[in-house]
Amino acid sequence: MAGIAPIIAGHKSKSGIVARQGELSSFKVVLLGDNSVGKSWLMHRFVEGPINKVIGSTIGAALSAKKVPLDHDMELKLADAQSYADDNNLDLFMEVSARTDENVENLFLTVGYNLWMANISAAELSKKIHKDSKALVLAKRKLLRVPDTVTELTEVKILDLSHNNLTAIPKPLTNLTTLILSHNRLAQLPEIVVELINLIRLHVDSNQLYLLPTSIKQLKKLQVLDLSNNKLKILCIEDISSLKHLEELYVGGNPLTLGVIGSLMELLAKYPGRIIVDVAGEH
Ligand SMILES: Nc1nc2c(ncn2[C@@H]2O[C@H](COP(=O)(O)OP(=O)(O)OP(=O)(O)O)[C@@H](O)[C@H]2O)c(=O)[nH]1
Ligand SMILES: [Mg+2]
Repeated sequence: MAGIAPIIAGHKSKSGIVARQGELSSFKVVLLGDNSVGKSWLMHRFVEGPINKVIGSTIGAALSAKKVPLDHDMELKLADAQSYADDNNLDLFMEVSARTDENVENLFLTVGYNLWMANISAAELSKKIHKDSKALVLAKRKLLRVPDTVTELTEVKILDLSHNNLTAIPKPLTNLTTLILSHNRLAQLPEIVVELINLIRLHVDSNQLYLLPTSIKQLKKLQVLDLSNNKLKILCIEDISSLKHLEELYVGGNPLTLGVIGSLMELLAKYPGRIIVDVAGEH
Protein backbone atom coordinates (compact mmCIF):
# COMPACT_ATOMS: atom_id res chain seq x y z
CA MET A 1 0.00 0.00 0.00
CA ALA A 2 1.28 3.42 -0.84
CA GLY A 3 1.90 5.70 2.11
CA ILE A 4 -0.47 8.59 2.57
CA ALA A 5 0.95 11.29 4.78
CA PRO A 6 -1.20 14.36 5.02
CA ILE A 7 -0.18 17.01 7.50
CA ILE A 8 -3.02 18.26 9.63
CA ALA A 9 -3.36 21.67 11.17
CA GLY A 10 -6.30 23.09 12.95
CA HIS A 11 -7.59 25.46 15.55
CA LYS A 12 -10.42 25.58 17.99
CA SER A 13 -13.71 27.30 17.33
CA LYS A 14 -13.97 31.03 16.77
CA SER A 15 -15.51 31.62 20.18
CA GLY A 16 -12.24 30.46 21.74
CA ILE A 17 -14.21 28.49 24.32
CA VAL A 18 -12.93 25.03 25.04
CA ALA A 19 -15.80 22.60 25.48
CA ARG A 20 -16.24 20.38 28.52
CA GLN A 21 -16.66 16.66 28.18
CA GLY A 22 -20.06 15.93 26.66
CA GLU A 23 -20.26 19.32 24.99
CA LEU A 24 -19.49 19.94 21.37
CA SER A 25 -16.07 21.13 20.44
CA SER A 26 -15.49 22.33 16.94
CA PHE A 27 -12.20 22.45 15.13
CA LYS A 28 -11.26 23.56 11.68
CA VAL A 29 -8.92 21.02 10.24
CA VAL A 30 -6.77 21.68 7.23
CA LEU A 31 -5.26 18.71 5.46
CA LEU A 32 -2.03 19.54 3.74
CA GLY A 33 -0.11 17.21 1.51
CA ASP A 34 1.09 16.47 -1.99
CA ASN A 35 -1.32 15.82 -4.83
CA SER A 36 -3.29 12.61 -4.69
CA VAL A 37 -2.03 11.43 -1.33
CA GLY A 38 -5.62 10.87 -0.22
CA LYS A 39 -6.59 14.03 1.64
CA SER A 40 -10.11 14.25 0.18
CA TRP A 41 -10.75 10.56 0.66
CA LEU A 42 -9.67 10.75 4.26
CA MET A 43 -11.92 13.69 5.03
CA HIS A 44 -14.82 12.11 3.15
CA ARG A 45 -14.41 8.82 4.99
CA PHE A 46 -14.39 10.57 8.37
CA VAL A 47 -17.30 12.93 7.70
CA GLU A 48 -19.57 10.95 5.42
CA GLY A 49 -18.51 7.30 5.63
CA PRO A 50 -17.86 4.79 2.84
CA ILE A 51 -16.66 6.24 -0.45
CA ASN A 52 -18.97 5.26 -3.27
CA LYS A 53 -18.39 8.09 -5.69
CA VAL A 54 -15.55 9.49 -7.69
CA ILE A 55 -13.79 12.31 -5.87
CA GLY A 56 -12.01 14.59 -8.27
CA SER A 57 -8.82 16.43 -7.52
CA THR A 58 -9.39 19.39 -5.20
CA ILE A 59 -8.05 22.20 -7.25
CA GLY A 60 -7.73 25.59 -5.70
CA ALA A 61 -5.59 27.04 -8.47
CA ALA A 62 -4.87 26.37 -12.11
CA LEU A 63 -3.03 23.11 -12.36
CA SER A 64 -1.67 20.97 -15.10
CA ALA A 65 -0.41 17.48 -14.77
CA LYS A 66 1.51 14.99 -16.81
CA LYS A 67 1.94 11.30 -16.16
CA VAL A 68 5.53 10.12 -16.28
CA PRO A 69 6.22 6.38 -16.12
CA LEU A 70 8.67 5.29 -13.44
CA ASP A 71 11.38 2.74 -14.10
CA HIS A 72 10.25 0.69 -11.20
CA ASP A 73 7.33 0.42 -8.86
CA MET A 74 7.75 2.43 -5.74
CA GLU A 75 6.37 1.32 -2.47
CA LEU A 76 6.68 3.37 0.66
CA LYS A 77 7.51 1.04 3.50
CA LEU A 78 5.90 1.74 6.83
CA ALA A 79 9.31 1.66 8.55
CA ASP A 80 10.60 4.35 6.13
CA ALA A 81 7.56 6.51 6.81
CA GLN A 82 8.07 5.98 10.53
CA SER A 83 11.72 7.06 10.36
CA TYR A 84 10.72 10.11 8.28
CA ALA A 85 8.26 11.01 11.03
CA ASP A 86 10.94 10.44 13.71
CA ASP A 87 13.61 12.44 11.84
CA ASN A 88 11.23 15.35 11.40
CA ASN A 89 9.97 15.22 14.97
CA LEU A 90 6.40 14.76 13.85
CA ASP A 91 4.23 14.35 16.92
CA LEU A 92 1.74 12.07 15.31
CA PHE A 93 2.41 9.15 13.06
CA MET A 94 -0.10 6.47 12.27
CA GLU A 95 -1.01 4.30 9.34
CA VAL A 96 -4.35 5.42 7.96
CA SER A 97 -6.45 4.14 5.09
CA ALA A 98 -9.55 5.89 3.79
CA ARG A 99 -10.27 2.82 1.68
CA THR A 100 -10.39 0.30 4.52
CA ASP A 101 -11.30 2.85 7.20
CA GLU A 102 -8.20 1.91 9.18
CA ASN A 103 -7.49 4.49 11.89
CA VAL A 104 -9.50 7.27 10.20
CA GLU A 105 -11.63 8.12 13.22
CA ASN A 106 -8.66 7.54 15.51
CA LEU A 107 -6.61 10.08 13.54
CA PHE A 108 -9.20 12.85 13.66
CA LEU A 109 -10.08 12.21 17.29
CA THR A 110 -6.40 12.25 18.24
CA VAL A 111 -5.98 15.62 16.56
CA GLY A 112 -9.17 16.92 18.17
CA TYR A 113 -8.35 15.76 21.70
CA ASN A 114 -4.85 17.15 21.47
CA LEU A 115 -5.96 20.54 20.19
CA TRP A 116 -8.49 20.67 22.97
CA MET A 117 -5.99 19.68 25.65
CA ALA A 118 -3.26 21.97 24.36
CA ASN A 119 -5.56 24.92 24.96
CA ILE A 120 -7.09 23.92 28.25
CA SER A 121 -6.66 26.34 31.15
CA ALA A 122 -5.56 25.30 34.63
CA ALA A 123 -8.97 26.41 35.95
CA GLU A 124 -10.78 24.19 33.48
CA LEU A 125 -8.48 21.27 34.17
CA SER A 126 -8.83 21.63 37.93
CA LYS A 127 -12.57 20.97 37.60
CA LYS A 128 -11.63 17.44 36.62
CA ILE A 129 -9.85 16.73 39.89
CA HIS A 130 -11.75 14.23 41.97
CA LYS A 131 -12.66 16.06 45.17
CA ASP A 132 -12.05 13.23 47.68
CA SER A 133 -9.16 11.30 46.20
CA LYS A 134 -7.46 14.33 44.62
CA ALA A 135 -7.11 12.24 41.49
CA LEU A 136 -6.81 13.68 38.03
CA VAL A 137 -7.64 11.12 35.38
CA LEU A 138 -6.50 11.95 31.87
CA ALA A 139 -6.48 8.36 30.67
CA LYS A 140 -7.58 7.27 27.18
CA ARG A 141 -7.44 10.80 25.76
CA LYS A 142 -5.17 9.90 22.85
CA LEU A 143 -2.75 12.43 24.29
CA LEU A 144 0.54 13.04 22.54
CA ARG A 145 1.50 15.60 25.17
CA VAL A 146 0.40 16.34 28.68
CA PRO A 147 -0.99 19.86 28.94
CA ASP A 148 1.57 22.10 30.69
CA THR A 149 -1.19 23.48 32.89
CA VAL A 150 -1.15 20.18 34.81
CA THR A 151 1.91 21.43 36.66
CA GLU A 152 -0.16 24.21 38.23
CA LEU A 153 -2.52 21.79 39.95
CA THR A 154 -0.45 21.25 43.06
CA GLU A 155 -3.29 19.65 45.02
CA VAL A 156 -3.32 16.58 42.77
CA LYS A 157 -2.10 13.40 44.51
CA ILE A 158 -2.98 10.79 41.90
CA LEU A 159 -2.29 11.41 38.24
CA ASP A 160 -3.54 8.87 35.74
CA LEU A 161 -2.09 9.35 32.26
CA SER A 162 -2.54 5.76 31.14
CA HIS A 163 -3.60 4.62 27.67
CA ASN A 164 -2.35 7.63 25.75
CA ASN A 165 0.39 8.08 23.16
CA LEU A 166 2.87 9.84 25.40
CA THR A 167 6.57 9.70 24.68
CA ALA A 168 7.45 12.19 27.41
CA ILE A 169 5.84 14.04 30.30
CA PRO A 170 6.30 17.60 31.54
CA LYS A 171 7.60 18.40 35.01
CA PRO A 172 4.86 16.82 37.05
CA LEU A 173 3.75 17.55 40.57
CA THR A 174 6.01 16.86 43.50
CA ASN A 175 3.01 16.11 45.73
CA LEU A 176 2.04 13.09 43.67
CA THR A 177 1.74 9.82 45.54
CA THR A 178 0.53 7.79 42.55
CA LEU A 179 1.58 8.19 38.94
CA ILE A 180 0.05 5.95 36.31
CA LEU A 181 1.82 6.01 32.97
CA SER A 182 0.72 2.56 31.83
CA HIS A 183 0.08 1.89 28.14
CA ASN A 184 1.96 4.75 26.54
CA ARG A 185 4.97 4.89 24.24
CA LEU A 186 7.71 5.76 26.74
CA ALA A 187 11.11 4.44 25.74
CA GLN A 188 12.64 5.65 28.98
CA LEU A 189 11.38 6.56 32.36
CA PRO A 190 11.04 10.36 32.13
CA GLU A 191 13.88 11.85 34.21
CA ILE A 192 11.42 14.02 36.01
CA VAL A 193 9.74 10.98 37.58
CA VAL A 194 12.63 10.26 39.93
CA GLU A 195 12.16 13.72 41.41
CA LEU A 196 8.71 12.77 42.65
CA ILE A 197 10.04 11.77 46.02
CA ASN A 198 6.58 11.33 47.53
CA LEU A 199 5.58 8.62 45.08
CA ILE A 200 4.18 5.48 46.66
CA ARG A 201 2.86 3.84 43.50
CA LEU A 202 4.45 4.05 40.08
CA HIS A 203 2.90 2.25 37.14
CA VAL A 204 4.89 2.29 33.91
CA ASP A 205 3.71 -1.06 32.58
CA SER A 206 3.09 -1.61 28.85
CA ASN A 207 5.52 0.95 27.52
CA GLN A 208 8.78 0.55 25.59
CA LEU A 209 11.23 0.89 28.50
CA TYR A 210 14.55 -0.80 27.88
CA LEU A 211 16.36 0.56 30.92
CA LEU A 212 15.47 1.58 34.43
CA PRO A 213 17.58 4.54 35.56
CA THR A 214 19.65 3.97 38.65
CA SER A 215 18.16 7.17 40.07
CA ILE A 216 14.98 5.18 40.70
CA LYS A 217 16.41 4.65 44.18
CA GLN A 218 15.60 8.28 44.95
CA LEU A 219 11.97 7.20 45.24
CA LYS A 220 12.44 6.10 48.80
CA LYS A 221 8.73 5.88 49.65
CA LEU A 222 7.88 3.62 46.72
CA GLN A 223 5.72 0.64 47.68
CA VAL A 224 4.45 -0.49 44.28
CA LEU A 225 6.51 -0.51 41.09
CA ASP A 226 4.89 -1.90 37.98
CA LEU A 227 7.34 -2.34 35.11
CA SER A 228 5.60 -5.24 33.41
CA ASN A 229 5.32 -5.61 29.64
CA ASN A 230 8.26 -3.44 28.66
CA LYS A 231 11.54 -4.24 26.93
CA LEU A 232 13.74 -4.56 29.99
CA LYS A 233 16.55 -7.08 29.64
CA ILE A 234 18.41 -6.04 32.74
CA LEU A 235 17.46 -4.61 36.08
CA CYS A 236 19.86 -3.36 38.70
CA ILE A 237 18.94 -5.48 41.70
CA GLU A 238 20.99 -3.24 43.99
CA ASP A 239 18.77 -0.28 43.06
CA ILE A 240 15.63 -2.32 43.58
CA SER A 241 16.76 -3.61 46.96
CA SER A 242 17.56 -0.08 48.09
CA LEU A 243 13.85 0.71 47.83
CA LYS A 244 13.25 -0.18 51.45
CA HIS A 245 9.48 0.22 51.37
CA LEU A 246 8.89 -1.74 48.19
CA GLU A 247 6.14 -4.30 48.64
CA GLU A 248 5.11 -5.12 45.08
CA LEU A 249 7.31 -5.35 42.02
CA TYR A 250 5.89 -6.36 38.65
CA VAL A 251 8.38 -7.25 35.94
CA GLY A 252 6.50 -9.89 33.91
CA GLY A 253 6.41 -9.59 30.13
CA ASN A 254 9.99 -8.29 29.91
CA PRO A 255 12.81 -10.16 28.16
CA LEU A 256 14.78 -10.34 31.43
CA THR A 257 17.96 -12.38 31.43
CA LEU A 258 18.06 -15.54 33.51
CA GLY A 259 20.74 -13.89 35.65
CA VAL A 260 18.38 -11.04 36.54
CA ILE A 261 15.54 -13.42 37.33
CA GLY A 262 17.90 -15.42 39.56
CA SER A 263 18.94 -12.26 41.42
CA LEU A 264 15.31 -11.29 41.88
CA MET A 265 14.63 -14.67 43.41
CA GLU A 266 17.57 -14.15 45.78
CA LEU A 267 16.12 -10.79 46.73
CA LEU A 268 12.81 -12.46 47.51
CA ALA A 269 14.52 -15.02 49.65
CA LYS A 270 16.33 -12.26 51.51
CA TYR A 271 13.13 -10.45 52.43
CA PRO A 272 10.56 -13.24 52.82
CA GLY A 273 7.03 -11.96 52.91
CA ARG A 274 8.02 -8.35 52.31
CA ILE A 275 8.13 -8.08 48.52
CA ILE A 276 5.88 -9.75 46.00
CA VAL A 277 7.73 -10.09 42.72
CA ASP A 278 5.66 -11.00 39.71
CA VAL A 279 7.80 -12.27 36.84
CA ALA A 280 4.94 -13.89 34.91
CA GLY A 281 3.73 -12.21 31.71
CA GLU A 282 0.54 -10.23 31.25
CA HIS A 283 -1.51 -9.71 34.36
N1 LIG B 1 -5.53 2.21 -1.64
C1 LIG B 1 -5.94 3.40 -1.23
N2 LIG B 1 -6.07 4.38 -2.15
C2 LIG B 1 -6.49 5.59 -1.73
C3 LIG B 1 -6.80 5.83 -0.38
N3 LIG B 1 -7.19 7.12 -0.26
C4 LIG B 1 -7.14 7.64 -1.52
N4 LIG B 1 -6.73 6.71 -2.39
C5 LIG B 1 -6.52 6.87 -3.84
O1 LIG B 1 -5.82 8.07 -4.05
C6 LIG B 1 -6.53 8.87 -5.02
C7 LIG B 1 -6.38 10.32 -4.63
O2 LIG B 1 -7.13 10.54 -3.45
P1 LIG B 1 -7.69 12.01 -3.10
O3 LIG B 1 -8.32 11.91 -1.78
O4 LIG B 1 -8.50 12.54 -4.22
O5 LIG B 1 -6.31 12.79 -3.00
P2 LIG B 1 -6.08 14.32 -2.63
O6 LIG B 1 -4.90 14.32 -1.71
O7 LIG B 1 -7.32 14.97 -2.16
O8 LIG B 1 -5.63 14.90 -4.03
P3 LIG B 1 -5.70 16.43 -4.55
O9 LIG B 1 -7.04 16.95 -4.19
O10 LIG B 1 -5.48 16.31 -6.00
O11 LIG B 1 -4.59 17.16 -3.87
C8 LIG B 1 -7.98 8.38 -5.00
O12 LIG B 1 -8.59 8.48 -6.22
C9 LIG B 1 -7.84 6.95 -4.58
O13 LIG B 1 -7.73 6.14 -5.74
C10 LIG B 1 -6.63 4.77 0.56
O14 LIG B 1 -6.86 4.89 1.77
N5 LIG B 1 -6.21 3.60 0.08
MG1 LIG C 1 -8.51 16.45 -2.86
